[in-house]
Amino acid sequence: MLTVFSTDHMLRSPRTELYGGELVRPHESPERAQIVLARIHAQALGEVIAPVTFGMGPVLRVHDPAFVEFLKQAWSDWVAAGNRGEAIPDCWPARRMAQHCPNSIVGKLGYYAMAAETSISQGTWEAARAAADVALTAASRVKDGAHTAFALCRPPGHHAARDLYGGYCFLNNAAIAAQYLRDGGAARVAILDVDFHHGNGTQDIFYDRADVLYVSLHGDPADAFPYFSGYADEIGTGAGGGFTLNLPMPPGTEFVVWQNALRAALARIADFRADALVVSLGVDTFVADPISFFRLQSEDFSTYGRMIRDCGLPTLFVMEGGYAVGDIGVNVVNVLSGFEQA
Ligand code: Q9C
Ligand code: ZN
Repeated sequence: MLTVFSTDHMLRSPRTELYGGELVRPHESPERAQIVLARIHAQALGEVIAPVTFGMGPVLRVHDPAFVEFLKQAWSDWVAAGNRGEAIPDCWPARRMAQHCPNSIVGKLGYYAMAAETSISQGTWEAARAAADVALTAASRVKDGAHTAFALCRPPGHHAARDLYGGYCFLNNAAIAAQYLRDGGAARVAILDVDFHHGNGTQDIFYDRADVLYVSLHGDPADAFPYFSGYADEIGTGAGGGFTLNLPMPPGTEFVVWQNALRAALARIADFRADALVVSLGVDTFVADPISFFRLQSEDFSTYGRMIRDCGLPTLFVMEGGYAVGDIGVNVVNVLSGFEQA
């Protein structure tokens, strides 16, 4: 399997994450991508190439222009305003308040953030832009007839909506790739999100559309981030009614239960008659993940990679979460090689 990877991911290297009332070293760290890359080489998964630059065209098919401009300028605006630490919002447009974008950078952070753990730091924009190019380059191979490709994106993307960042995400790499495949001629694209967390951003981007199916397996939002998205009764709206499927599961969920949810997800995808599949591949479902509560073992990732392969669809894998850093390479490559074998 071809992997697309950019060393520019390292430009995303914040010092802080707001966690448990403290500013800690971020779970979403540069070593994550390096460890996945090392495992790809160790297992001889296939060629690794650098991305091509696509520019903002395909990004703006999915994201709001003012939001993209905000992301571009946020760090320099924050520094210019005299702030000493990393850029973190501390005020939000909550219920019954004005939904206006303020001039102040502090106000803008609250306007565009869906969570506060994700500090913006120097280089964040450049890394996010490179991750989108990684996704697009891998998607272009699938568009041109490759059966599969792996976009080793970092930072991840599935929490980023049209005009929201947070949950370690800035640009929605999987959504940008899915829209690119649509624009490249795929009439129907399915997105299967196996990250532990609900992909609120991806769901939101395609919520009113029947041409992109979003199916997610995740920790019940009653108990897990992002808390305010991913309930089973969220099924899409308007023409998109029935084209979102959420399969939330409780704390302590084991692979046998998760696998049954995956069967249901794959049955829905088969019924949709997709032309291409985008997998939001987070391995934070792993039993030892420090911020999650499912109980998958490393060999389970191989098993479900084979199950996804059995769909028979052209499949783009896009890297999302996974924070048990020592095991992230094994778990990701188990999915990808499970997909390729059998
Ligand atoms: N106590 C991704 O996996 N904070 N994002 C969780 C847990 C945010 C995860 C706090 C987690 C975001 C791409
Ligand atoms: Zn996650």
